[in-house]
Amino acid sequence: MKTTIVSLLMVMFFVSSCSKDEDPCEGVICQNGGFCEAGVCKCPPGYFGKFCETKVDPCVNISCKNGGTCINGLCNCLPGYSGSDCGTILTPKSIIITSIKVLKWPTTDNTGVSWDFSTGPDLFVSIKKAGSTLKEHSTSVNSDTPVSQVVSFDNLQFNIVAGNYVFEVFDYDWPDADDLMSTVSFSSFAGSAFPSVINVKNSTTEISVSLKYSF
Ligand SMILES: [Ca+2]
Ligand SMILES: [Ca+2]
Repeated sequence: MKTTIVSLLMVMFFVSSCSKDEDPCEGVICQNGGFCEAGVCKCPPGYFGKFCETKVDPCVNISCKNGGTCINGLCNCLPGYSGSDCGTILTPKSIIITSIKVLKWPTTDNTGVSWDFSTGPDLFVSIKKAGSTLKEHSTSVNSDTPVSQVVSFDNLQFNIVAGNYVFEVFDYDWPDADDLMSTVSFSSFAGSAFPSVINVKNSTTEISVSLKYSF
């Protein structure tokens, strides 16, 4: 009888000891390199969740300026911008005019007379900087009849980006001298943005300029 009681007490003690030492991390499987401590997963940097199963979005607190986008925690900047947040504005090495289109021009000269006898002008555009002609071009300059709207400058490249350029819009005449219809100033680099198309205009004339920049 005495032996039975002692055995019973030993079993009770063993059971009691077992329940006290039960591992709270048993069955807790922490993922992505996490480890269990007191039943709770401790996660490595970059992961969270009960079992470290969720990856932290590395872009959650990152804001990219000037149209940049965050990829894997780093800002991917648009051309013309740099820096960790794309906040640095670069100065282009060159500016390339791929085409210009004359959208609007004076319908008559300042005495109210048509540019030609019975038709609109034969558009002719010259581009100047500091008084020097850099390029001039027209479509159908010899026809002297139809109105020409699109005037192509084939990838005209300027290596100087600062300062003003001037577009002079003419009506081509022959054998008479060309008629200067209008003059429009154009600032090549605004300093904060790199638009692919800009419109330059005055009260009578509007020219759409398509641009590319080289950095
Ligand atoms: Ca004329
Ligand atoms: Ca003409």
